[in-house]
Amino acid sequence: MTPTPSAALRPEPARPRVVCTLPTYNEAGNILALVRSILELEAQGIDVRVLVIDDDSPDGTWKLVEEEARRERRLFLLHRTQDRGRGRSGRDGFVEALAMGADVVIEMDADFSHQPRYIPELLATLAASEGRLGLVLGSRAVAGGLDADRGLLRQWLTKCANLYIRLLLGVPVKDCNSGFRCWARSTLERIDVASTFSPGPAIVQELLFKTARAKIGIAEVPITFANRLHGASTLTLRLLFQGYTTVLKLRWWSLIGRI
Ligand SMILES: Nc1nc2c(ncn2[C@@H]2O[C@H](COP(=O)(O)OP(=O)(O)O)[C@@H](O)[C@H]2O)c(=O)[nH]1
Ligand SMILES: [Mg+2]
Repeated sequence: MTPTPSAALRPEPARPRVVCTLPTYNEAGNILALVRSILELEAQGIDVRVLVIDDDSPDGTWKLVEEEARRERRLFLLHRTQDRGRGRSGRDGFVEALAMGADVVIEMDADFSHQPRYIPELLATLAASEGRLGLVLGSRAVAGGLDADRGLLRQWLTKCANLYIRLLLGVPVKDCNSGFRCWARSTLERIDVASTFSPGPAIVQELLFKTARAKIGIAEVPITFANRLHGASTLTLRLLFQGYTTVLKLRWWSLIGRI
C-alpha cells in the first residue's frame, strides 16, 4: 500500500489544477472505471480533470468517453482520427492539457497498470519540492517499487531497455520506461512539448531525456506496476525496435546540436 503522505508533503493550499492525460487504444474494458477512480481523488482535495486521447479505437473507447463526458464535466475527450500513435497522442494530450490551464499534468496508461492511488503522492512530492523538481515519476526500480504480475520475459526486457537507455542517454533516473509521471507545467513549456517527435511509445524516453538535459529536477516515487486489467498490450517487436533506434537518434541529435 502507498504510505499516506506526511503533513509536510500534502499539496499546497492554493490548489493546483491537475489534468490527467490518458492515451487510449482499445481500452473499452478499463476506461470508465479508471476515469471514475481518478475523479474520486477530488475527495482528497485534488482539483482534477481527465483528458482521454483516443485514436478512434475500433472497440469504441471514444464513444464511451463521449457519452460519459456529457454527464461528467471534469472529463474531456480528444478524438483523433489521423496519424495514430502513442507518441503523437501523448504530445497532443500534453498540448491540450496546457491549453486547459493545467498547473500539473499527470500522464498514465489507461489499463490500470498505473494505479490512481499513487497520484496524491506524486503530486505531494512535486508540491513539497517548492520548484526544485519539475518531474516526479512513478518508479518500479527504486526501493519499495515493484514490477508485479508481468511475465519474466517482459520484466527482463524492461530491465535491459532500462540499462541501455541509462547508459546511452545518461539520465539520472532508475526507471527510464515509466510512463506514469507528474509534470510541472513549467517543465512541459521549457522542453517545448509541442515539438515532441516520437510517433510511438519512445515519447517516454524522449521527454525524459529532454527534461534531464534541461537540468530540471527529477524524483522517483516507488509504485507497484500492475498487469493491465482488461484488453491486450499494443507493444509489438516493431515498436520495441523503434524505441531502441529512437534512443540512438536522441543521443546523436543532441551530439550534433539538432535538439
Ligand atoms: N491514443 C493512443 N493510445 C495508445 C496507442 N497505443 C497504445 N496506447 C495507449 O497507451 C497506453 C500504453 O499502451 P499499452 O498497450 O498498455 O503498452 P504497454 O503498457 O507497454 O504494454 C495504454 O493506455 C494504451 O491504450 C495509440 O496508438 N494511440
Ligand atoms: Mg500497459
